[in-house]
Amino acid sequence: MSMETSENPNGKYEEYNRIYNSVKGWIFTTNHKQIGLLYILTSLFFFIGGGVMALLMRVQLAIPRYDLVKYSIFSGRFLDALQYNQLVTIHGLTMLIWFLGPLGTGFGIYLIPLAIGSRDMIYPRMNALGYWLFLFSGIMLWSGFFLPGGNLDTGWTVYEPLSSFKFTPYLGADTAAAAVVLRGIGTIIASTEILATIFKARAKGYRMMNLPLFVWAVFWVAAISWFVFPEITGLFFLLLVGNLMHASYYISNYGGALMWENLFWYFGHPEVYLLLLPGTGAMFDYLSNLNHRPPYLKKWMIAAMGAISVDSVMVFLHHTFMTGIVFAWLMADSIFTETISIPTSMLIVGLIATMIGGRHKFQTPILFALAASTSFMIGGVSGVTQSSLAIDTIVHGDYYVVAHFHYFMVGVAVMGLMGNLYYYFPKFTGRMYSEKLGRIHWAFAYPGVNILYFPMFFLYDLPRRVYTYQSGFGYTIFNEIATAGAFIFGLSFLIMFANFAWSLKYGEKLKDDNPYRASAGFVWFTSNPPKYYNFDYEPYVGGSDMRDLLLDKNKPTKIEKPLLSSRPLLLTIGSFIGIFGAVVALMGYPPYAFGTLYRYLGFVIIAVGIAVFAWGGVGWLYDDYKIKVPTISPTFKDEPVMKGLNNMRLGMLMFLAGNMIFIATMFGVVEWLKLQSVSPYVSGGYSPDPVTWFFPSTSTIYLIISIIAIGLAALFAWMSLRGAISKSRTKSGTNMVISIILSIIFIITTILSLLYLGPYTSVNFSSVHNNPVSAMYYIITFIQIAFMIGIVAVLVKYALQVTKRDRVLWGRTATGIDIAMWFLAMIFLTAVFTGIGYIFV
Ligand SMILES: [Cu+2]
Repeated sequence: MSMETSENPNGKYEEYNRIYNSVKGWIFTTNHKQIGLLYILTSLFFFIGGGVMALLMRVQLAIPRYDLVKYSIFSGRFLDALQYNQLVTIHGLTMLIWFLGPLGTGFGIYLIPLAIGSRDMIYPRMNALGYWLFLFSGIMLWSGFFLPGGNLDTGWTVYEPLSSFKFTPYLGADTAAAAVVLRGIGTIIASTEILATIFKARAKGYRMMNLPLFVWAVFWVAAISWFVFPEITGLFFLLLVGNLMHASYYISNYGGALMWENLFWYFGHPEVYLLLLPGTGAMFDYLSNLNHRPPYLKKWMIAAMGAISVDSVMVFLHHTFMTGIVFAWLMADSIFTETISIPTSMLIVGLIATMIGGRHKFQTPILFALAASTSFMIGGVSGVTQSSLAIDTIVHGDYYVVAHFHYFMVGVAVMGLMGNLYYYFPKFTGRMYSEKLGRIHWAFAYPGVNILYFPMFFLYDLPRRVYTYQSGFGYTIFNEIATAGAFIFGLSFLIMFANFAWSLKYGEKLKDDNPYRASAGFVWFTSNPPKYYNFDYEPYVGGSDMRDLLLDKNKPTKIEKPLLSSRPLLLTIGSFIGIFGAVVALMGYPPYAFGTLYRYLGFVIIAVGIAVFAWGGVGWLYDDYKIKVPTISPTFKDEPVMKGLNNMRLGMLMFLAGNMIFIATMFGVVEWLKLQSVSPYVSGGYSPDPVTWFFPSTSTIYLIISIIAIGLAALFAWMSLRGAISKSRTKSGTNMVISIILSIIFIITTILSLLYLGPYTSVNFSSVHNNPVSAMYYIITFIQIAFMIGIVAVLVKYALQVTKRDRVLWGRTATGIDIAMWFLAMIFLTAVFTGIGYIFV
């Protein structure tokens, strides 16, 4: 034990470690290793659920017209069309957003601080908040199965106009949209956390280009997520609000449905690459470590992953090949899509070159990487064929596409990450997994995945997302084989879970910290499992080689009490209860009309949710005030671009930028529809009434002025606060006065904007109408109020700062509360305002 050499005041380590490992320590944890493991375990839980849904669908499809086969136990049929549609939708959403994404994120959150030589992620409480939002949003997604009308059944793309209240008037559609919104917020939090930690918390001397490829993969994933998740969050948020208020944007006659498709795939296409990269990066790391040689052309691989990330945002139009939009755009996007095969092939070559000719003994992770590499090739080739406009016209919407993307999602991403799970099992538990059982798992999973998906290429004329098919067209045999493969693949995971359960108790105990004898970087510089504070001594990097990663024996780690916080959980549970209350309240209104009691009960539950949320939020502020929160001090100071950006400012700026994308999406949608609806081009060439055109535009102009005013008000409030900290009180006071004046301008212009919008709103919400402007009326109001809360929070901090000047209030991890409050306040205010809207029905 190295405890004697570490700074261990009064032998407190044992006591602190007990706190860390207690049940309370797990629930209120802010430690990246526990949060990372919780992410991994929870995502595996969703994997099992999504897998069971897939097996049910495969059983249904094994026999043509299985819906007509009579069974006494199923009272006549297995799955009907509506049940099948719900399963296909929730399977897709679960597997992509609640399993594969968070599995990669979980590995990232566990491994990044270890890999870069840090004590933790730099915003520990935000990290916990991201996890709880992930768990509770998943529960919300599945809760739709138990609501009247069932769950969302539109397919995971949630295409409009099908998903609008007009055609999907079920509560399940609302809970699913709310789930995506909560998960979106959690993802934005996690990506900001990951980017900021990689930027700021690297060990001294650790240059970005020398980081392991898994860290790079997660870095790119976080960068693109941070760019597209605010957008998808805004998109679903507007769907939710529109559905609740019966003012649907996406069924507008002025191109609403096509707008959904564009905005959805702007997120949806990058998403699949986001899911692919963590597994790929992980494979490079464990292949090279088990092979005792560096990844092949490492710098080129970093560049290839970057190129894929950037290109992925540009190619989303290939999902609109069949919509009849401008042909030149489609041709351009066909070419863009084909270019993505260049970096993808580089990664395949890199993986194979890293794998072959080494000293490995075909351990389980190596075998999984081998499987992933062959899937990479099959998925890649079938992808190139579909990037062709001509071929896509033929295979569009059928099982060829299903085969293609499952080869990537399951064949590459799942296989690669499962290899990673085996590889890091000793790190997580301190015991070795059973190699024998691991290989048996692989011996079923690898053939299984191919038996499952390869036959689907032959079903290139069978429509997907359809619950049954007729016999006599040659579909049956391929469906039967695929279903057999699904069971082989699915059940093989029982061997994996059995392996882990057995190894946890009886697995070989590791004799030293580095079981693979890998020159794998800082990850293996800690014990297995690592102590809660990670390293005994401060890590640093002396050069650009793996052998230059060192621990400074002169600098023992200062042992602090582990930080427990109930605030992230309270904020999440508050949100969850609030949305649940809205669902109950909605049951008291048409088309459900279960009774007035539901309305009152619903509003009471919403109030409880708000109270719990406020308890968490105020508590968070209180912790900041008391400075109970130890900081994760950045150790890396060499990167010039990061100078002058402390943790707080970096996080704040990134969240604000994300917030802007979120709001811009919603404003963009509404403003575009507003302009389209008065445009002469849409209505067939007649010139618009200048008055009709004038009013919405005037409101837009006031709106823009009010946004600029509130932005400047925030800036001056910030400067004022900085002045207060540096004790130049006159400057500080002037800035605060300017900030207050700007806030007043903001309030006036907001009111003007709403007044001018007035004639365009429908005062009577009782009838189903198609007036996005009405809902906009409310949305503008609550977003502005959310901004106001931010400003008021700053003013309160200013007052505290001026009155108690000896205390640094604005520092440390105060970022968290601003970010959390701004985002979550928006959700709550929507609930409140939609509630108010309903009261006047
Ligand atoms: Cu795509």
